Amino acid sequence: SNQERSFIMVKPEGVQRALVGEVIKRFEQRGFKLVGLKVLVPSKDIANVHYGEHEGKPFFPKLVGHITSGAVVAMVWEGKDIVKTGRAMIGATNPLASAPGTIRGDFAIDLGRNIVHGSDSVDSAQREIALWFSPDELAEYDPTVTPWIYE
Ligand code: DAT
Ligand code: MG
Repeated sequence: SNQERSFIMVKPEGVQRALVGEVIKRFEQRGFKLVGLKVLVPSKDIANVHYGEHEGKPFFPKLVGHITSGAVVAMVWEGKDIVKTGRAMIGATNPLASAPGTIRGDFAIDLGRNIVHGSDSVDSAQREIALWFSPDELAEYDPTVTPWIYE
């Protein structure tokens, strides 16, 4: 379906390093559709739930502490195979292992400063979108370029 959605978030280091436009540009240029976007400083509660799969791991407290330390840009992007393609565009979790051309491979060095989050499955995407956005924060519209992107 061309309506698959992913939750993409520029983390505090990406906002501070002024990479918000760069991240948006890559998804826009690829042809994906932006359906939700907001800037906020995440609460401990939302961070704990967002990273719930990592609870109990040694890096969990640091991870939650970091993501709540500043402003993030939370987004929902839509398009064919967006979850898998978004992960490919973002690159490997450890930026030193991320290929050049990916967001992490172009802009990051350390694991805990890897610039951007992207959902890792369609199920996680649905969970994360529902966690970060209410339905009325997601826009319904038809981009006129659709037939020039999809055959
Ligand atoms: P990803 O962000 O690629 O989905 P993840 O879900 O495994 O990676 O982990 C979430 C974030 O936690 C990751 O972006 C950086 C941090 N992290 C992951 N593994 C870590 C580790 N072993 N030590 C420190 N931080 C880690
Ligand atoms: Mg993950």
